[in-house]
Amino acid sequence: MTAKYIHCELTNLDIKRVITFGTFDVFHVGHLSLLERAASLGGYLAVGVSTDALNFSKKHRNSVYPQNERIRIIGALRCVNEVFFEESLEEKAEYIKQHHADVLVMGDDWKDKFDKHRDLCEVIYLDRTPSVSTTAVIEKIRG
Ligand code: C2G
Repeated sequence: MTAKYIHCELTNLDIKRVITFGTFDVFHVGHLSLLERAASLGGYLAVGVSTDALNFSKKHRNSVYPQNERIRIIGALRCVNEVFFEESLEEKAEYIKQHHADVLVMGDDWKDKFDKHRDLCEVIYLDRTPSVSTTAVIEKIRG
Protein backbone atom coordinates (compact mmCIF):
# COMPACT_ATOMS: atom_id res chain seq x y z
CA MET A 1 0.00 0.00 0.00
CA THR A 2 1.60 3.32 -1.07
CA ALA A 3 1.99 6.21 1.40
CA LYS A 4 -0.38 8.32 -0.75
CA TYR A 5 -3.14 5.70 -0.41
CA ILE A 6 -2.63 5.56 3.38
CA HIS A 7 -2.75 9.39 3.56
CA CYS A 8 -5.96 9.41 1.55
CA GLU A 9 -7.55 6.85 3.89
CA LEU A 10 -6.56 8.86 7.01
CA THR A 11 -7.92 12.16 5.64
CA ASN A 12 -11.24 10.48 4.87
CA LEU A 13 -11.69 9.21 8.45
CA ASP A 14 -14.83 10.70 10.01
CA ILE A 15 -13.21 12.21 13.14
CA LYS A 16 -15.65 13.69 15.69
CA ARG A 17 -14.59 17.28 16.49
CA VAL A 18 -15.13 18.55 20.02
CA ILE A 19 -15.05 22.19 21.14
CA THR A 20 -14.99 23.75 24.59
CA PHE A 21 -14.30 27.15 26.12
CA GLY A 22 -12.90 28.63 29.29
CA THR A 23 -10.56 31.04 31.03
CA PHE A 24 -8.42 28.26 32.53
CA ASP A 25 -6.74 30.68 34.94
CA VAL A 26 -4.28 29.21 37.50
CA PHE A 27 -4.65 25.86 35.74
CA HIS A 28 -5.74 22.98 38.01
CA VAL A 29 -6.94 19.37 37.83
CA GLY A 30 -10.59 20.43 37.52
CA HIS A 31 -9.70 22.12 34.22
CA LEU A 32 -7.54 19.17 33.16
CA SER A 33 -10.26 16.63 33.97
CA LEU A 34 -12.80 18.61 31.90
CA LEU A 35 -10.45 18.83 28.92
CA GLU A 36 -9.44 15.15 29.06
CA ARG A 37 -13.08 14.05 29.32
CA ALA A 38 -14.03 16.40 26.46
CA ALA A 39 -11.19 15.02 24.32
CA SER A 40 -12.34 11.45 25.02
CA LEU A 41 -15.70 12.24 23.39
CA GLY A 42 -14.13 12.64 19.95
CA GLY A 43 -10.93 12.54 17.95
CA TYR A 44 -10.09 16.26 17.92
CA LEU A 45 -10.41 18.92 20.62
CA ALA A 46 -10.41 22.68 19.92
CA VAL A 47 -10.34 24.98 22.96
CA GLY A 48 -11.46 28.62 22.98
CA VAL A 49 -9.42 30.38 25.70
CA SER A 50 -11.13 33.52 27.00
CA THR A 51 -9.23 36.74 26.34
CA ASP A 52 -8.31 38.90 29.34
CA ALA A 53 -11.13 41.30 28.39
CA LEU A 54 -13.74 38.54 28.20
CA ASN A 55 -12.54 37.03 31.44
CA PHE A 56 -12.92 40.40 33.19
CA SER A 57 -16.46 40.74 31.84
CA LYS A 58 -17.33 37.25 33.16
CA LYS A 59 -15.54 37.24 36.53
CA HIS A 60 -15.26 41.01 37.28
CA ARG A 61 -11.62 40.52 38.18
CA ASN A 62 -8.43 40.20 36.14
CA SER A 63 -7.02 36.72 35.58
CA VAL A 64 -3.79 35.89 37.44
CA TYR A 65 -2.19 34.59 34.24
CA PRO A 66 -2.50 36.80 31.13
CA GLN A 67 -4.19 35.42 28.04
CA ASN A 68 -0.98 34.59 26.17
CA GLU A 69 0.25 32.43 29.06
CA ARG A 70 -3.12 30.74 29.55
CA ILE A 71 -3.41 29.84 25.85
CA ARG A 72 0.18 28.53 25.82
CA ILE A 73 -0.52 26.21 28.78
CA ILE A 74 -3.72 24.83 27.20
CA GLY A 75 -2.04 24.42 23.81
CA ALA A 76 0.72 22.33 25.40
CA LEU A 77 -1.68 19.68 26.70
CA ARG A 78 -1.56 16.26 25.00
CA CYS A 79 -5.39 16.09 24.88
CA VAL A 80 -5.75 19.45 23.08
CA ASN A 81 -5.37 19.68 19.29
CA GLU A 82 -6.07 23.37 18.71
CA VAL A 83 -6.45 26.58 20.70
CA PHE A 84 -7.88 29.97 19.80
CA PHE A 85 -8.94 33.11 21.66
CA GLU A 86 -12.58 33.31 22.72
CA GLU A 87 -13.39 37.03 22.40
CA SER A 88 -17.08 36.94 23.27
CA LEU A 89 -19.66 34.64 24.85
CA GLU A 90 -22.07 35.70 22.11
CA GLU A 91 -19.92 34.39 19.26
CA LYS A 92 -20.23 30.73 20.24
CA ALA A 93 -22.25 29.80 17.12
CA GLU A 94 -19.53 31.35 14.92
CA TYR A 95 -16.79 29.50 16.76
CA ILE A 96 -18.70 26.22 16.44
CA LYS A 97 -19.07 26.76 12.67
CA GLN A 98 -15.49 28.02 12.16
CA HIS A 99 -14.10 24.95 13.89
CA HIS A 100 -16.61 22.53 12.34
CA ALA A 101 -17.44 21.24 15.81
CA ASP A 102 -19.71 18.20 16.16
CA VAL A 103 -19.89 18.45 19.96
CA LEU A 104 -19.84 21.41 22.38
CA VAL A 105 -18.72 20.34 25.85
CA MET A 106 -18.94 22.48 29.01
CA GLY A 107 -18.88 21.91 32.74
CA ASP A 108 -22.35 21.62 34.27
CA ASP A 109 -22.04 25.00 35.99
CA TRP A 110 -23.12 26.09 32.48
CA LYS A 111 -25.98 23.53 32.31
CA ASP A 112 -28.71 24.57 29.83
CA LYS A 113 -26.89 27.83 29.00
CA PHE A 114 -25.82 26.63 25.53
CA ASP A 115 -28.78 24.44 24.56
CA LYS A 116 -29.63 26.98 21.86
CA HIS A 117 -26.67 25.63 19.91
CA ARG A 118 -28.18 22.13 19.62
CA ASP A 119 -29.16 23.06 16.04
CA LEU A 120 -25.44 23.27 15.19
CA CYS A 121 -23.93 20.47 17.25
CA GLU A 122 -24.43 18.07 20.13
CA VAL A 123 -24.20 19.86 23.52
CA ILE A 124 -22.86 17.93 26.50
CA TYR A 125 -22.45 19.20 30.08
CA LEU A 126 -19.94 17.27 32.17
CA ASP A 127 -19.85 17.15 35.95
CA ARG A 128 -17.69 19.91 37.35
CA THR A 129 -14.88 18.69 39.65
CA PRO A 130 -16.24 19.77 43.04
CA SER A 131 -13.08 19.91 45.13
CA VAL A 132 -11.10 22.57 43.30
CA SER A 133 -11.54 26.06 41.86
CA THR A 134 -9.25 28.87 40.79
CA THR A 135 -10.77 31.10 43.46
CA ALA A 136 -10.04 28.50 46.19
CA VAL A 137 -6.44 28.10 44.97
CA ILE A 138 -5.92 31.86 45.07
CA GLU A 139 -7.39 32.06 48.58
CA LYS A 140 -5.15 29.18 49.70
CA ILE A 141 -2.05 30.94 48.36
CA ARG A 142 -3.08 34.17 50.07
CA GLY A 143 -3.23 32.19 53.34
N1 C2G B 1 -14.35 23.27 35.48
C1 C2G B 1 -14.56 22.03 36.06
N2 C2G B 1 -14.25 21.84 37.35
C2 C2G B 1 -13.72 22.85 38.09
C3 C2G B 1 -13.50 24.10 37.52
C4 C2G B 1 -13.83 24.30 36.19
O1 C2G B 1 -15.05 21.10 35.39
N3 C2G B 1 -13.44 22.60 39.42
C5 C2G B 1 -14.72 23.46 34.08
C6 C2G B 1 -15.77 24.55 33.89
O2 C2G B 1 -17.07 24.01 34.08
C7 C2G B 1 -15.52 24.95 32.44
C8 C2G B 1 -14.00 24.76 32.28
O3 C2G B 1 -13.58 23.91 33.35
O4 C2G B 1 -16.21 24.08 31.55
C9 C2G B 1 -13.24 26.06 32.35
O5 C2G B 1 -13.58 26.70 33.57
P1 C2G B 1 -13.27 28.28 33.71
O6 C2G B 1 -11.88 28.52 33.36
O7 C2G B 1 -13.83 28.74 35.01
O8 C2G B 1 -14.15 28.84 32.51
P2 C2G B 1 -15.49 29.69 32.59
O9 C2G B 1 -15.25 30.96 33.29
O10 C2G B 1 -16.55 28.78 33.07
O11 C2G B 1 -15.65 30.08 31.03
O12 C2G B 1 -17.86 30.43 26.92
C10 C2G B 1 -17.80 29.75 28.13
C11 C2G B 1 -16.89 30.41 29.12
O13 C2G B 1 -15.75 30.97 28.49
C12 C2G B 1 -16.48 29.42 30.17
